[in-house]
Amino acid sequence: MEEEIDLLNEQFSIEGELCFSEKKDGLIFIDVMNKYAEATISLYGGHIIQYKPYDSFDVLWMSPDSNFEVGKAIRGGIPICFPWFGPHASDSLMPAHGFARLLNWEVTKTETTVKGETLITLELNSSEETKKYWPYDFKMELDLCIGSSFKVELRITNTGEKEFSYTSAIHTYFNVSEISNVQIEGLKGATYYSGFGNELLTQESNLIEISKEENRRYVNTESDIILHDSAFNRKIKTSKKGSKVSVVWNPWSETAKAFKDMPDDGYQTFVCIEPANSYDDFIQLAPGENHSTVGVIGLVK
Ligand code: TA6
Repeated sequence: MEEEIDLLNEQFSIEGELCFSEKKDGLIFIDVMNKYAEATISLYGGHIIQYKPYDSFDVLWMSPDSNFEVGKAIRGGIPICFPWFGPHASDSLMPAHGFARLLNWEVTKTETTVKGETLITLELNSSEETKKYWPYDFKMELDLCIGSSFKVELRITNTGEKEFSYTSAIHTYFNVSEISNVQIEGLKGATYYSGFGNELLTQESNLIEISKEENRRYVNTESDIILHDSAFNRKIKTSKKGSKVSVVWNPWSETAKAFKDMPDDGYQTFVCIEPANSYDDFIQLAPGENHSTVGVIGLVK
């Protein structure tokens, strides 16, 4: 492991800005510190663990009980859900939210922009391992830009001879002071499925408050969403491209208890707002085609 980290630092570290370290359970993390923020990314899962702008609190929530173990999902930060969002359509033995967050990604680029932002590209290519789950050839690239905002671009290319379809999500866990201090703005008029029901509802109010379990999948919306937190006295804007579905999720108390990697009261300090491709917004790629889903999160000054 040490040799691998030395090699990565030799090839990709940026002095005073980006380096690789070993997490206690043998996972490799990228630690970024630039003039805008601190961030941490796990090569396992291509998983963004932390994003903390210098002038604010952590933007992302991470469960204190999360696993950091190959084969188990990391709870919090930004899990990458691919090639299916949610449970597998037909095989309950398959991992929820696909396999991308359960495999090691490789680094292919690190760079500093003229504005002092840090760019990182991670890659996951189809392999014998992925074909145990999904019989297609693909390249997944995760382009990250860490600056006054955090841009996450998930680009999927069909590198095979067969057309395929997938669903995906950039499953962002936002850190909040307390769920009762939160209002979510920007989805007025959008239609959504609540829970796993199939009745389409319409978002009447401009502001959404959360006081029970919510698992809303807003379909046909490309709007920006603002997360207001009255106690942290901050607004976080999420904008997106290449996605027509936005998910708003909080498990509330009963469902939170069912998650072993989440404290029973963990639901009180996070809400998920996720750009997704699912339902009618699944992505179909012919050989050689690609699709990008972009999520940008940043503080509203
Ligand atoms: O995005 C919301 C959701 O699909 C919920 O239904 C819940 O399952 C959540 O994702 C967490 O999923 P996970 O597999 O990470 O436990």
